Amino acid sequence: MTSRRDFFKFAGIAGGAVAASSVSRVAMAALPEPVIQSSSNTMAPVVPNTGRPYNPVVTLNGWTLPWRMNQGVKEFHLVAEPVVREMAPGMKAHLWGYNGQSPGPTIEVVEGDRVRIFVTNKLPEHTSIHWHGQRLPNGMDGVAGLTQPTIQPGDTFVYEFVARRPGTFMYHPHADEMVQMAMGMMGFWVTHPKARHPLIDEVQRDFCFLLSAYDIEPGAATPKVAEMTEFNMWTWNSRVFPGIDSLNVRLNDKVRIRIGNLSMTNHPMHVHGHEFVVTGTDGGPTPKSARWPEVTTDVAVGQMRQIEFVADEEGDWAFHCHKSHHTMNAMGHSVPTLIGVDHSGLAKKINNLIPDYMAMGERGMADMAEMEMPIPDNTLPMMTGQGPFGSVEMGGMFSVLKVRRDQKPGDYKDPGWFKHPEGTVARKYTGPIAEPARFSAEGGQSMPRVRKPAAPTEVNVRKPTSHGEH
Ligand SMILES: [Cu+2]
Repeated sequence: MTSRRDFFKFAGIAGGAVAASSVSRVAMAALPEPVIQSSSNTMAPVVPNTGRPYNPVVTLNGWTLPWRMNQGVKEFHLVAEPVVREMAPGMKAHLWGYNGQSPGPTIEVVEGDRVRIFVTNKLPEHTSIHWHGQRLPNGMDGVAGLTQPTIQPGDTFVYEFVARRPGTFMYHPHADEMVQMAMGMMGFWVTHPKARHPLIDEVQRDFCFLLSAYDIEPGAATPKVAEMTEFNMWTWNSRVFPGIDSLNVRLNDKVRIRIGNLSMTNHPMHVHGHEFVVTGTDGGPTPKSARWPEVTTDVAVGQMRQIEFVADEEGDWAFHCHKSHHTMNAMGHSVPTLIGVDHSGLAKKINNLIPDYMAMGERGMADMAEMEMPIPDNTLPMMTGQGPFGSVEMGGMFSVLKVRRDQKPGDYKDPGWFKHPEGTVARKYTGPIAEPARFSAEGGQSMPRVRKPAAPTEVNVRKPTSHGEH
């Protein structure tokens, strides 16, 4: 059994975690101390010091919940509570989560473990927890009203079941779901195999994160919970680029990334420079005959995907959702297209009324990433993030897979930007340039050659008349 001191030591491994002081000694005898995390950094993997051994996961901008062994049962303590989550430097959101953060801590157990989870409700309303994807007794499934009464504010419930199958799972409330998930209540769950599994490979790096989305008006801090479609913060573990840590691996490491989607739309997840296979879902490991190479895989709502690849190409590889609106932060989603529109005269007139107004968009929107456009407090620029060559012009669901020859085994530290070997970076061409042959103007092989040059294109603008004749 883990003593109180051991428990603190263990909590220390998770880094910067502090035990809540509000729990009395009497309560502590019966309950594992709730460990609270105040940092949004990626914590080092928690190597198990009790129970069956396993290769731990790394939760992107998150952490793993310490446990105590109590007569062969793994005991965890989750506290549902309001939290402040920094989404990226410069923007803090007022969310609901578990043990100090949104998402809550990752729970890691081993196939066959008997697990007991205490859930204390410090929210202003009732809640429950559903253990997504688990085989368990019906009464432990966490559906308020259907399989259990709700956990009232101030109450603690206990869930207990055996983690029967290995895999990638998550947890979230099944009570006032729309509000509680829109506020950030969710967490990851990994059940490691108890022995070598024919469909579960050993990997050197194992990352996990949840996809979620928020609608937080520029200048505000609390999500609009009734939002159905118009989200403006597309997050991995309630963080947005450039606040999402990079995934740092050693050259030729086998890498597994586990992704769960608790947002309201699908996310095609795309890795540069490598091909991966989907090795499992929340339904379990994928049969080998059903795996094929991909560079993008869609993670639909309520689904989980495990992707795996050998990181055998050095460099800084983009890793992101392929929906371009999901790699942007707040602001600008309703900006009209102004490409090709000269509105410089207009800007001068508007400037008389609004001195801060900037004319933007007539050459595209990249200007917005480079200019310091004034934005409300607690709001992130739409596209941002400095790379070694300038603005990355991204936000939201974007990060970087950093593959390095000299990254130490088990070291997850950010190695900094990739130093490209001489002559391997796309560069400005300064030699002579021949006029490009316009194949179509000459007529292709299957088309007759056009002898006389085509007349200059004339555009007749016909305004609709009241008679509708033209
Ligand atoms: Cu997306």
